[in-house]
Amino acid sequence: LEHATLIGEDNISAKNPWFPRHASELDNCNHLMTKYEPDLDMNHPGFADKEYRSRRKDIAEIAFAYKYGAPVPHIEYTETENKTWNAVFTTVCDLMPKHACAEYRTVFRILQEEGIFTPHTVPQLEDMSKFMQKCTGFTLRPAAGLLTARDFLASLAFRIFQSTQYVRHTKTPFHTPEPDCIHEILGHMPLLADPSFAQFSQEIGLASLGASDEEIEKLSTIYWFTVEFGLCKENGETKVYGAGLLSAYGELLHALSDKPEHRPFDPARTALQPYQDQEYQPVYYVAESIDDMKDKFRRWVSQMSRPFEVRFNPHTARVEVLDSV
Ligand code: TIH
Ligand code: FE2
Repeated sequence: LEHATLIGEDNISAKNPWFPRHASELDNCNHLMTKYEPDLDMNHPGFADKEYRSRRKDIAEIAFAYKYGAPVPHIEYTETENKTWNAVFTTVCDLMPKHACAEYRTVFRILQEEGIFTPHTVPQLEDMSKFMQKCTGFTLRPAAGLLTARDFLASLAFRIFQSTQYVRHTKTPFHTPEPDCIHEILGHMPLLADPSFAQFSQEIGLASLGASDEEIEKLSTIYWFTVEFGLCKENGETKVYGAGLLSAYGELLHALSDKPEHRPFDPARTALQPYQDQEYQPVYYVAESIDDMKDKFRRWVSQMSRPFEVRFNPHTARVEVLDSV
């Protein structure tokens, strides 16, 4: 890095796709993936539910109108939505002491002590954002639904997490194939408030900036088998740190049973594992620990072929690009 020179926007080769240089440019990174939506998919529990679909539209509008720097707008959750939260929250409280990793358990307790995690009301994204900011500098911006992997990962480089704000359909509290705010809040946010995990999340984001499509696919596969569905060892036992398991008790029990395959986390192999997001996973990757997973990832990602280096400047919320000649 000593001999590196700071390079400007124009010097990035045409091979490397555009990426945001400042957190405000994430306003342009909200391209949606259209699948499994209540308007489009007959199997979605909200497909035949007009009220649910119109609620989803109203909440999506908030995300489309959102601009960097604004607080996340408050949502008055309905009684039905709060009941769904309560159903998931209660099962997480039952299972978490035995099955969640230590990092998760620690932050979960603090969130309860601060009165942000309570049984009867969906927490507000703005309150979660302020809490995370205090712990690790991560903040939230609202997303209308599933984003493209490139846009989603780019946000992480700025310690910004794109979060949905709608609640899953009340008929399917214990598993939904699409993200919803219960998944984001109960699954992702406690770990984004853990310093070491937050750093890993940002590093996967930084690695994605300007990466080729093929590299984005590998990074999002690693994200899938770590941040979403990761397992780790703790004093000889297997614990859960993946957000998709912590927010879905059906799959959590499946993941820890003897039905699926458990393989040791190895970034070079894990990056090539095909995955799907409609059913429970048939394979999970087990890390020695979150820190070990992070070290292995770091070593693997350092041999990616990008012809420049990036670093995040937290004072300016800007990503600086260094020509590593
Ligand atoms: N399946 C998770 C849940 O029911 O909470 C949500 C998702 C995780 C990963 C993709 S969607
Ligand atoms: Fe997720």
